[in-house]
Amino acid sequence: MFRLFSSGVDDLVLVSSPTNGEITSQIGARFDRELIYTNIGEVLIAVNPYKQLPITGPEFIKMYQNSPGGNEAPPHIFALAERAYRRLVDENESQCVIISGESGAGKTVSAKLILQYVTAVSPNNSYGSSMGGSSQSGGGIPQYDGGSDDPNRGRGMPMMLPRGGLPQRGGGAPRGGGAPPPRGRAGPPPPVPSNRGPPPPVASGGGEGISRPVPPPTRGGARGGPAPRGGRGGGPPPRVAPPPSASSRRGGGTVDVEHIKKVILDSNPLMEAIGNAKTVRNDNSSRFGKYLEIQFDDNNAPVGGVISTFLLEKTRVTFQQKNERNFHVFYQMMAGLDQATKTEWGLTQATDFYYLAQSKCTTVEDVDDASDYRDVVAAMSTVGISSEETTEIFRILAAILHVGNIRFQGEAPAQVVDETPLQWAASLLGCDPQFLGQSLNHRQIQSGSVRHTQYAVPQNPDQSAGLRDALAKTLYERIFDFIVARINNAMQYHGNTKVIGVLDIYGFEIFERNSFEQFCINYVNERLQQIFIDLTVRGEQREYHEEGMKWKDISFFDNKIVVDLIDGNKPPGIMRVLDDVCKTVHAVDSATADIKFMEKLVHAIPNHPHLVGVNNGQFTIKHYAGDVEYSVEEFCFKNNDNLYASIVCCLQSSTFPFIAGLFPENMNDNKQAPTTASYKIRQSANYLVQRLSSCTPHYIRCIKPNDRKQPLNFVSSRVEHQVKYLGLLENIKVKRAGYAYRHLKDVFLGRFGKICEPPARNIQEFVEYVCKTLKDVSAEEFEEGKTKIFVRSPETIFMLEDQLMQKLDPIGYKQRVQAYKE
Ligand code: AD9
Ligand code: MG
Repeated sequence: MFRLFSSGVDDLVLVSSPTNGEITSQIGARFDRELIYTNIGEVLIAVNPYKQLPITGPEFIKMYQNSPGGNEAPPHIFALAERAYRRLVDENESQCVIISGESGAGKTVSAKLILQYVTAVSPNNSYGSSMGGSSQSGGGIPQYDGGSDDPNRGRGMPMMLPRGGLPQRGGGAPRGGGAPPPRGRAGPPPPVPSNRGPPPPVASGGGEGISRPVPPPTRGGARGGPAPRGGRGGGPPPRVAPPPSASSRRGGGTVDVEHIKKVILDSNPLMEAIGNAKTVRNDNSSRFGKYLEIQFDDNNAPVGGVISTFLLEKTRVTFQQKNERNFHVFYQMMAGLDQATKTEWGLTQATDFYYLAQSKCTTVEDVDDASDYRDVVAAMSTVGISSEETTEIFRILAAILHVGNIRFQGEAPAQVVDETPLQWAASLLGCDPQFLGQSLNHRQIQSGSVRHTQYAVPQNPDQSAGLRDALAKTLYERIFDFIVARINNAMQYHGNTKVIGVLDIYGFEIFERNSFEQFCINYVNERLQQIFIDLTVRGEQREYHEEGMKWKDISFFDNKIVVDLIDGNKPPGIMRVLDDVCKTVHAVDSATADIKFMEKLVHAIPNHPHLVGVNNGQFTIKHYAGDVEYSVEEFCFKNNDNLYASIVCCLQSSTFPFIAGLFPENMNDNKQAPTTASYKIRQSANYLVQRLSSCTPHYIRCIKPNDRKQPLNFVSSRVEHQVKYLGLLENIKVKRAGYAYRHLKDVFLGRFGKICEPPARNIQEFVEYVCKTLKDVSAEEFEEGKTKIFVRSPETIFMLEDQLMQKLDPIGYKQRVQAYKE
């Protein structure tokens, strides 16, 4: 523990002549002493140690709790969390923590630590409750009572972050005939769908699968369907119906804060199970973006929360590169489900299923899938997913695995090679096997001239495989949405709140072959870099000018040029060109559209300094974090992100209300213009920027020390590259020349004016008083702008915080000083 105190340069602002190399060696020197955290002012740099360090236990929480502004103690993620929480409390303002860095740099671990800290230091009772807030315990799990689709209703939030579902991978991996049939299946012939489901899955090894009793669903018989099916001809269907709580919490009422905290923490393993996977970069790589807002009431207790997710990489369900895995939940199910259920569902072993076997990697070192399965089932219960619904979810996952083993041959309409996987899939989905087969080897196309006229176009084996993969991805996506909606429901709170938002998206990615998915991910990372630059460099300088201060601008690379290149409208950016091609070319199954896209790109965006090498089916974008060469293959197909009518109709016919309820849309309603994946991603990014801009931001810049997941191995060249593109140098330069703190004069005086005797009425009085009474503070420390006051060094602010605390709570102050010394 004392190691933390032997810090060298805690704050890189203190480096007198900063260069990228110097910053790297400072971070490296600290890292060698297991000091993974370093500050640049209030920005936290966190280097992934790839090793469990004993620096996040309760004693560390205690150490940072109530430290003034989280600043006095050495750099630590808890110091940043304390600062965010303290500002929420003291200034009554919403806060957000923006975590960035490349894949495997430690964003998700950092996000969890923030949640751990905030849930630990905040009170356990809400404003409206007197004791422990446990009045709802037992009844705290909200029950489904029918379908509204707006998880944010009553919160004053404009919309759920629209999730630009990631584009589909066309044609799927086992084109035509790649999938090996399951070997040596021991199970009985597929069960005939009945109206009674099998018992809920129980973790192998005993009855610990479901951790607490869950009341039966309020309707829908044994199976609580997620939502009533949208009647054909009705209005636009809700997306996934998040079930509202029957006993929804209201502002001012009693809230089971402890339960909310449990949901916040337990939803993590659940979200990771369905949204994370092993990649070559990271054994637990987030394959979706997540923005979690925790809502706090007037007692500063967490009374609710909202998760917004976006950009789920659903192609992973059907395709993984070598040595990568599908989403964790599949392996957890295979390892943890009890044998009887596995037999009933035809689940033999992971290697028998193409969707799990193709990458030749089914296990991860140091990961116990069976034990994780138990945690996931328990978490489902915590967030109010009933045991019946849990069964439904796992049965659909089992069905997806069988779907992946369906292979096609012959001429269009293609024939299934082996009926067995089709039978299993149909049985587990509650569909007629013949109907399911037909919905895979025929595609429904609506006639443009005669409305409501449908044509069933026979599909060849490749096209059928594409539809099969689309089925798997659609099912998976709906389950993902359902679970997120349930988590939101469990955290739902009505009433005015302030929030702490934590953003953890997947990091910038450069693979050997980069496709539409990387294009989208890297675009979102560009947008985040923009926010960072905007608030830490550009915004800061702009503010000095606006406030009429003396200031000489510091130059920096502004990646706005790259953002405009991708999402610009006039002149058209890459996404705009892509959307235009997708609108006019309907050759979804062919490469023609991609070629057309290439041609248009050359003409529409000639001679752009950040777009190079547009030929041979490739183009390179010079991103802020490096050059990435994208292969255009399937860009158009993935951008179109079609929902296939034949598949949806088949699933709507399911005898399981749960499955039918996952597809409430009316496929005959062609009033709604289809939106493209890139459109949805732009919307998501805009929404995110808007949410983040309304909060006081706190930044964590995660750094990956090596590419081999090695503990405490610091590869300087790797780190220096990140230091460079993260813009840390510019950040330091502006900080060094600028001011550590600024606030509106009234707000500042309202808080710190109390230090003075009598309380200061204006800035001049304040400065005179503190310079007279505090010997270490000089007048140069303060500068008055038009509307704000600026304070040069952080130490001055700490000193003022100290003075204030001594004045307002002398006893508490003494105790804290004592505790801190100990
Ligand atoms: V990705 O963009 O989702 O692929 P992240 O989220 O940046 O990536 P993650 O937090 O998942 O990376 O970290 C990767 C792995 O590094 C973790 O699974 C841990 O094994 C390891 N790690 C990261 N941070 C820490 C830490 N503070 N202490 C110990 C860590 N290990
Ligand atoms: Mg992650």
